[in-house]
Amino acid sequence: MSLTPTKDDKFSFGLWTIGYNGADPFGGPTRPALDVVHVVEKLAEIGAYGLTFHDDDLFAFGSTDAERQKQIDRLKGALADTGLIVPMATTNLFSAPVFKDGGLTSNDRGVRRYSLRKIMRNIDLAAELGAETYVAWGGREGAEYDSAKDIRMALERYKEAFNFLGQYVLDKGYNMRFAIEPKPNEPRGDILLPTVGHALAFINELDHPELVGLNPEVGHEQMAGLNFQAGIAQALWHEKLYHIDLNGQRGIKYDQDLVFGHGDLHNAFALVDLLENGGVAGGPAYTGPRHFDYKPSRTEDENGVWESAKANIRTYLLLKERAKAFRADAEVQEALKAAQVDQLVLPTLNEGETAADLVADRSAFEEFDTDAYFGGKGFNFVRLQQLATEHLMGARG
Ligand code: GLO
Ligand code: NI
Ligand code: NI
Ligand code: NI
Repeated sequence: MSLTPTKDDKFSFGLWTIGYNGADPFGGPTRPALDVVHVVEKLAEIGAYGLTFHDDDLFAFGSTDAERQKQIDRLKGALADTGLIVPMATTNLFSAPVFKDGGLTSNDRGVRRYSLRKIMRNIDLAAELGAETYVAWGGREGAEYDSAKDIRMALERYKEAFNFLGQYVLDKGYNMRFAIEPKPNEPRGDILLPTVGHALAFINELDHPELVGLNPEVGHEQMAGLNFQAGIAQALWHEKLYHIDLNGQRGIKYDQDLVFGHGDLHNAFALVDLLENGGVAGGPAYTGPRHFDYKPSRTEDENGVWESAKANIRTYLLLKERAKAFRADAEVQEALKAAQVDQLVLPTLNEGETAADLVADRSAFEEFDTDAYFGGKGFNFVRLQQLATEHLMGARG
C-alpha cells in the first residue's frame, strides 16, 4: 500500500487551514500570510486534489469588485496550471464586526438580508469554479445569554434562509448541495445546530431536504463529548454525509484543529475503517472529499505548515492501510463472528410477521430463558478492540 496520495484519494484543504497565521485570542500572528497561488502549487505538490475557501479567504472582506476579480483570476490560473479543483466553497459570516450577533440568524434584519446576498454572490462563484458542495458553518449563529436570543425564532429564520438559498440554487440550475457543519460552541457560547443530531432533525423541516446534508467535523463532535465515528455512521445511515472535516481534538476543550489522528487515534482508526470499508455492509461508505480542516500550530514555521499538511494525508493513508490489514486478518474475522457483529443484519422479525405471530412464538418469550441464555458466555468485544489496537500499533499484519 502506497503512502503517496493520488487525486483519487480526494484529499482537500481549506485555504484558511494552511493559511492560518497563528493568531489566537491571546496573541497575534506568528507567520506571514500565504498567497493563494503559492498555496495551490504547494497543495498540488503534496498530493491534494482540491482547495476549498471562504469568500474572505480569497479576497479580503470589503474588497472592491476589481480586487475581488483579480484574486479570482489568479486562483483560476493556479487551478488551470496544477489541475487542482475546488470541490467545496463556503461563506465567512463570522469575522467581520457586522456579524457580531450572527449572519442568517442575527436579531438584526438588515444583517440577515446582507448575509443572504453575501452567500448568493459566493454561491455564484462556487458554481463557476465547479464546486458541488456549499458548506454552512454557523459559527456566530448563537448566543451567550438565554434571554437575548429567541431560539425558536432563530431556527425559523435559519429555515427561511436554507429554503431561500435552496430555491436559488434550483432556479439557477446549479449542481450543488448544501452541507451544514454543526459545532456546539466557540466562538458563540452556544451555537445553533450544535451536533450532528440537531442538524439532521433541522434538515427534515426544510422545503428541499435532499439539497441539504452535513459536513461534520471530528473536533466539533468531540467538543460535545460525542463519538465522531458513531455520528458519521448515523449521518451515513440518513444518507446525509455530503462532506467531512477531518482533524484532531483532545477532549472537551476549545476547538484545537490538530492534525487528523493527533487526538483520539482509536476513533480515527474506526472512522477511516468505516469510510473505506463500510463495516458489515462492505465497500466504501463515503466517496466524497477527504477534507482537512486543521490549523498548523502557531509554534510552526512555513516548513512546519507543509509538514503538518502532509501529516494529515499520511495519517489518513496509514489508517487506511491499517484498517485494511485489520479486515483481512483471519483472527479478526473470527472475533467479529464470535462477537456476532454480523448478526445485526438479520431483521428481528420474520418477513410479514405480525404481533400475533410473535406472541404465538413461545420460544421468543415464555420459553426464553433469560438466565441461561448466554450460558455464562460474554461477547468478547474487548478482544476485538485489542485486535484493532494491535493493528493500529502495527503489531499485527
Ligand atoms: C470552525 C469551522 C470552520 C468551518 C469553515 C467551513 O470551527 O470548522 O473552519 O469548517 O467555516 O465552513
Ligand atoms: Ni472547526
Ligand atoms: Ni475545529
Ligand atoms: Ni470545519
